[in-house]
Amino acid sequence: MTDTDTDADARVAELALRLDAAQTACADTPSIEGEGPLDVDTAYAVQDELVRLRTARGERIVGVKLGFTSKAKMAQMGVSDVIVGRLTDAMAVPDGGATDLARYIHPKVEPEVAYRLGADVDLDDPEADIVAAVDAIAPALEIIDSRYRDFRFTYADVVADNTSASGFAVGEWVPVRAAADLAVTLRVGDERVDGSTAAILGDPEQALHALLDMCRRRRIPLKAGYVVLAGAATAALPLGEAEARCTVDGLGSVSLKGVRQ
Ligand code: 0L1
Ligand code: MG
Repeated sequence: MTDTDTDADARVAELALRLDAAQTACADTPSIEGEGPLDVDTAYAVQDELVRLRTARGERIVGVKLGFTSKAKMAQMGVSDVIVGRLTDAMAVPDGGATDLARYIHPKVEPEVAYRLGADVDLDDPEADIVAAVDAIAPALEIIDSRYRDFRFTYADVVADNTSASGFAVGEWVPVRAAADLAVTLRVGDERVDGSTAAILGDPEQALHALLDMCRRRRIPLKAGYVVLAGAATAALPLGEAEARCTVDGLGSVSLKGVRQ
C-alpha cells in the first residue's frame, strides 16, 4: 500500500465519521465539495464506510434506494445518472406510525413506489433479471434528511451522505403489477402535491434496471427480502407533526407522522 492509498483511506474514514456525527447529533455540516473536490468513486467509498459504521452499531441493511430519478432533479443537479443509497432497519417507520422529529435535522417526505426482492440478484450474471426477482410492489414514503446545511450539496456530496436516506414507510405489499403513469398524491397536513409514477424514469420498472446497473458498478449487493425505493414521484414536502400520506392509484396508500416527544 502506498502513502497515497493510506491518505485516501484516511480521508474516506474522516469524511464518513463527519457525516455519521452529523446524523447522530442532528447537527448539519457544510458541503464537502465546498471545501475541495470529491470524486464519485471516493463518495461511494465514504457511503460504504458510513453504512459500515451503522451496521457496526447493530443496524441491519434492509434495502436500497434510488435518487435523482426524475428529469427535473437531474436537470437541477446537472447530471444524467441516478444515485443509489442503503436503507437500514433503523430507518423503517411502520405504515401509520410515528417517527420522532428529534432524530432529524430538516426532514422532508417524498412519495415513492417500493418493490420487494423475492430472490438475490447476482450482480456478476450478465443475464440477471431484476424485474423477475421482484415479488411485490407497494406505495411508499421516503424521509430524506440531508446532513448538509440547507440541503445544499453536489452530486458527490449526496452520494457520500448515503443519498440523504433517513426514513421510510411502506404500505401494504400487493402482487407486482405494471406501475407506469399511475397518479400519485402526497399530502402533508394541508399541503398537497400531485404527480405520476411516470416521473420515476418514465416508469418505475426502469428504475429497477438503473438500480441493477448502479449496483453492478458500485458492488452494492441486492438480496432477497430487500425493499427497493424506486424514486420520488413528486417534489418533497417538509415533514412536521402533521400526517404525511402518499396515495398511488391502483396500489393504495401509506402514511406516517412526525412527533415531538
Ligand atoms: O429522491 C431522493 O431520494 C433524493 C435523494 C437526495 C437528494 C435530496 O436530498 O434532495
Ligand atoms: Mg427518494
